Amino acid sequence: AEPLLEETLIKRSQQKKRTSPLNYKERLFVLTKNKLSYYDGESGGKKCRRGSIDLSRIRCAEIVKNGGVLPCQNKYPFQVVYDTNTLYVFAPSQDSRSLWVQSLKEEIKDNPGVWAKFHPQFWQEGAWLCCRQAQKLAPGCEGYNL
Ligand code: 4IP
Ligand code: ZN
Repeated sequence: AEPLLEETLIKRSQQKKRTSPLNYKERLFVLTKNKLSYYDGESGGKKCRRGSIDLSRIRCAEIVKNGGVLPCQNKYPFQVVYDTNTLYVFAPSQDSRSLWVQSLKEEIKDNPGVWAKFHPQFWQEGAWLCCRQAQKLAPGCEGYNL
């Protein structure tokens, strides 16, 4: 499928397992009509797909409000919530972030499960910074507007 958007961004590991490391990787992100995918594009131009999310599974795409110091060079975070996971992506500029968030919102607007509520800040060190709830799957604490 023809890409709607393509850019090298930084992502935080999703920590799907308790033992998963917390780290940040530069990835080539590609948005199509059906999927958000990310690739390890560095090794000799050979693209290796590291992950892919069906847009139909996304319940929230929104910027992350951030008060603290960000541990990677890109300073404009946004989140993609799907299934039981939250993918944090860091864009290099406000314009880049707006474009990704607006494009994602446009593509997910007819999803049946689009969340009424979400967490506006990071999940960090075992709690949501926004509401201090200590369960990853705790209900969102702020209304979500597409
Ligand atoms: C990996 O760490 C990478 O950060 C993965 O990101 C990430 O997968 C893994 O998290 C994490 O363990 P190492 O490279 O040090 O092994 P990427 O896929 O971009 O390489 P996600 O799911 O974030 O893509 P877990 O939770 O999937 O294990
Ligand atoms: Zn919250």
